[in-house]
Formats: sequence, structure tokens, C-alpha cells
Amino acid sequence: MSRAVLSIGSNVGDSLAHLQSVLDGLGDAVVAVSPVYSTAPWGGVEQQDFLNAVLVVDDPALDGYGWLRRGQELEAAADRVRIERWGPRTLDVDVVTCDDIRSDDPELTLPHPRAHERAFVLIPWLDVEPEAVLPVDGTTTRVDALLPLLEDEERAGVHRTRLVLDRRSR
Ligand code: PH2
Ligand code: MG
Ligand code: MG
Repeated sequence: MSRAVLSIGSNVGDSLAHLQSVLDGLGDAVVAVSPVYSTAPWGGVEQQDFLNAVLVVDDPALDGYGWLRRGQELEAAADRVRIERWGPRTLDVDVVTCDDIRSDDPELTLPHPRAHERAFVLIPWLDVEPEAVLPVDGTTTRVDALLPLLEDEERAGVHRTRLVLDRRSR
């Protein structure tokens, strides 16, 4: 069994449709879907706000690399082009955690090395998994304890919307 937490985001084109394409592509593997958030851009590049959400997914056939590849396929299907680090994109699918795997592989670092700094990941994650934990620098910490460590401004840029992602195949 492999259970992963995915952070999905978009700020180019029909962002809601791009996020929905992930649910459609992953189908029955999707266990939980957070609300959709409108989020101020993280990382210093001036650009449009993002839509972000977090999914919990489960598929016995996929390991961490399997989730990475599935995410990359979905990004490619959304015509994603890599222009600038932390810049605008039609679709980004990031593996935040996969089971209890820890990996230093630059291609797939697990848990995601910046998840704990990003309110746009932590806030929707808590919606779907209030007891979530995340190892940071070797110490496993509750996600609800990580959130207050962020700057007020970081949290204030994350707004819940009324937009809904649909688990159609269930
Ligand atoms: N993704 C980035 C860079 N900055 N900011 C927000 N708010 N949401 C994102 O998904 C995001 C970002 C590159 O992956
Ligand atoms: Mg990303
Ligand atoms: Mg990415």
C-alpha cells in the first residue's frame, strides 16, 4: 500500500479545471480532497495568485516515484512548460509525503523539503488530515504545530474559496 499527500497548484489558464484534471486523472486513488484556496504567490516571483488544494491518495501499485511520474504526466497533460523556478504554471503536482518514506534523492526528496514553510500546503492539508504529522529536520512534528511558526503574512495570504473539486468517479 502506498498513501501519499499531494499538493496541487495552478495560476495560469483555467486553474480550477487544471486542478480538477488531477482528480479526473487519479480517479479512485483519491481518498480525500481539501477545499480550494486562493493563495498569494510564495517564493518571491511576482505573479498571479494561485489556486491550491491538497489531496490524500492511495494506490498499492505506486511508490513515491510512481506518484512523482503520475504527477508529471498530469502536468504534461495540462501543457505545463518549465520556464522559471517558483514561477507561473498551469499545473504543479508535488508529492508532500509518501507513507513514512524519507528520501534525499534530488529528483524526489521526501518529505517535500519546503512543505513546512508553506501555508498553502499546511492549511489545506489540515482540512483533510487534522492529525497530520511531518518530519522536519529529522523531528516528526504535528502540522497544526508548524502553522503558528510561519510569518503572519504567509498565513494571511491563504484564503478558502467556495470552489469545489469533484471526485467524479466515486
Ligand atoms: N507554487 C510554486 C511557487 N509559488 N505559490 C503559491 N501560493 N502556490 C503554489 O502552488 C506555488 C507558489 C512553484 O511550485
Ligand atoms: Mg511546487
Ligand atoms: Mg513541482
